[in-house]
Amino acid sequence: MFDKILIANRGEIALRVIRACREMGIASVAVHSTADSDAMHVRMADESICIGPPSSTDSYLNKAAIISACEITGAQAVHPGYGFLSENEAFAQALQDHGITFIGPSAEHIRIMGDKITAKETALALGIPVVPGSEGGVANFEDAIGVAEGIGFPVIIKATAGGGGRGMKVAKNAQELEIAFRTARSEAKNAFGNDEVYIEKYLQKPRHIEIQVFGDGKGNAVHLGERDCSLQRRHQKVFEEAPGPSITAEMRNKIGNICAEAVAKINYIGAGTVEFLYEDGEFFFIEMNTRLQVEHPVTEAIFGVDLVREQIRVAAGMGMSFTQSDLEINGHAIEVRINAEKLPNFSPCPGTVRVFHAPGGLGVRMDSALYAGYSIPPYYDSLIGKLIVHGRDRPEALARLRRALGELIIDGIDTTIPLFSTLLAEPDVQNGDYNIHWLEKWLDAQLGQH
Ligand code: MV4
Repeated sequence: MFDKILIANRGEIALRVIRACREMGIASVAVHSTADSDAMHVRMADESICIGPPSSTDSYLNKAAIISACEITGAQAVHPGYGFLSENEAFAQALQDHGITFIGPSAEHIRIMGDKITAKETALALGIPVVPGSEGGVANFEDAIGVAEGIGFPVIIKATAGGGGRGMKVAKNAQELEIAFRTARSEAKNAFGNDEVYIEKYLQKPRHIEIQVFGDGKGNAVHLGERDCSLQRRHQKVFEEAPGPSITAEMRNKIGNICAEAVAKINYIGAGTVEFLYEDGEFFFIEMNTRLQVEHPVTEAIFGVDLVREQIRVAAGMGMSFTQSDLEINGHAIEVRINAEKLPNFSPCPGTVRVFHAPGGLGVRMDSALYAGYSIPPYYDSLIGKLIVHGRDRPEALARLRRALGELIIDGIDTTIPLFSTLLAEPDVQNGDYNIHWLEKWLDAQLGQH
């Protein structure tokens, strides 16, 4: 096992990893920018080292500075958290070249899942159901029309190099396709420096369901069910839950086993998430994330496992501490993301926190790097906390979330907290009756009322 791990991240996820290290008797090293000298992750780690100026490009994304920090502190492994360098193939490779363990999948697995077309081809080859569409990239409009007529309209054009919903265009007929195809290519070229696009059948009202998988790198892998992350705004998830309100045990086991077998076949190591669109009882692969995700705590809650501990174990060459038959779902968990943003426009709103009071009690987990007096720097993501609740069933989790939100106090800055109390009063949310478009429609309707 490692003696010392460096955490190449900040905020709540850095604390999450430091906590796992501490429970495992592993020393932790925090890295930080000059804007983060007073950040909680610096205070909580055993050691810390400054790696650059505020801009993330020069600090949290600075591979050379992070590798130097490992050499200086003697850290044997790096946990990348999520975002930043967590899915950076070159970083994973550079660490390996320096004899430092990347706590995550191999550079090769990051590569094959990073490129959307390669990911889809890999998924198809591994027996994962994918959205009907073009086989690889579509070079010209004639081919695009051919594919669209084969699968039927509406279709969606996606940039191979895109992600997070960028570079997508929907076309309802051949006429729209001509314009959409041309703009999608030129936008992809401008945004990503790569004009390759591909075409898929457009699913109109799907849910976003993702399967948590975990491999030991030696051909063994498990799944830890699904999360429903359909409630999102501009491709930013807002509310996530596990299990998915629409998923039966039979469907879960079927798609879960397909995903676990797929990643076992490639000797995948560590945590991964296979993302699907789910419509009318069918799963369609869209992407795979080769990292620990923001919303991993809802899975931890219902399975009673520590995913970061398992990541560290497998990275050290030990096995996972459980097998598929040990994994059983217990109750229901919900996470809400708390952002330093001003409603109704969700405009980033950094500033100084005057009061911070985290909720507590049975089934409540608050992951946050806030403290009273902390000044949130303007340079990074606006996520400042995650409130996760766990109950014996969905109604209990919802009641617990309402109760915990009532206890939570963050004063001095604007946050997205008020959104959740309003959201919880909605019958569709209470009934779990929503899809990927529900939240944006609801937010538009709310604005209309004011
Ligand atoms: C789609 C789709 C409908 N049909 N693909 C958006 C981001 C990227 N991860 C995939 N996305 C979508 N792909 C087909 N064939 C609708 C979306 C989509 C979406 C997906 C997940 C969560 C929220 C979304 C919001 C708008 C569109």
